[in-house]
Amino acid sequence: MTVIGNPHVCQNGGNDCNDDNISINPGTEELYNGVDDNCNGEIDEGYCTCSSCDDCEVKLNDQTCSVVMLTASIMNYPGSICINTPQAFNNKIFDCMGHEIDGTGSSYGIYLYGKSRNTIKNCIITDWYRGIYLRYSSNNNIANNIVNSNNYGVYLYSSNGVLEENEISDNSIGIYSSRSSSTINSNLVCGNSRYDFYAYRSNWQSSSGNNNNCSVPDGWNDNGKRGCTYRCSDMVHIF
Ligand SMILES: [Ca+2]
Ligand SMILES: [Ca+2]
Ligand SMILES: [Ca+2]
Ligand SMILES: [Ca+2]
Repeated sequence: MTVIGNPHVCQNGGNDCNDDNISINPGTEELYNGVDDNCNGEIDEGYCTCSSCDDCEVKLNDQTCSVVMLTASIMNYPGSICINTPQAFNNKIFDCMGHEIDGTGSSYGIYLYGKSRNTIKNCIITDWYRGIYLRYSSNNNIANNIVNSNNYGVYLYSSNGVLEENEISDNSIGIYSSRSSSTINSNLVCGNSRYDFYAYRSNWQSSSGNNNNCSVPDGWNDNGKRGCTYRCSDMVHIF
């Protein structure tokens, strides 16, 4: 088709790959929506999906995947670690999209050794020796997960990061911290049989946080509080 005269240009968001849509332009973030949002000629680049432990490890190790989404629940994964510190797992989002990663009472659900700046969200992690285990890992964000029925729910060793809006319940120990400084906000940490919060030698280092729900805090204090802001018996829905 030959275009004569000036091409149609909208007042907003024009002169790019979609002149009729202001939200589609080269400066915008690519979304997982089946269209090329950032006008680079690729649709949904950076988003990858996986449906098994091995598959997720491959995608988390793939430099072209910046967001890895779990599309199916994994039940009774036998013996070994499900997500075992993939080499390239840095600066990524691992989004379980509400699916479950369930073990058989041993090993670890998600294990990161020396990994940083990741977000792990929307996962249900159950029936592991350690549900989420961060070791020498910094600036990771654990958010909106349900971590239930493990020996240790979230196990932090020489790591710092953020735990936010997780439900960490019915484990033996909910949050275990050793040599770690974390920001811990708005978590529901209840019904854990030994401790809700537990730090090695009761040393929380420079950890701090607020608006948590717990009953057995082992020296953990929300900012300006003694113990958690809410006790489990308060039944406060904090998120
Ligand atoms: Ca546009
Ligand atoms: Ca694109
Ligand atoms: Ca897109
Ligand atoms: Ca199981």
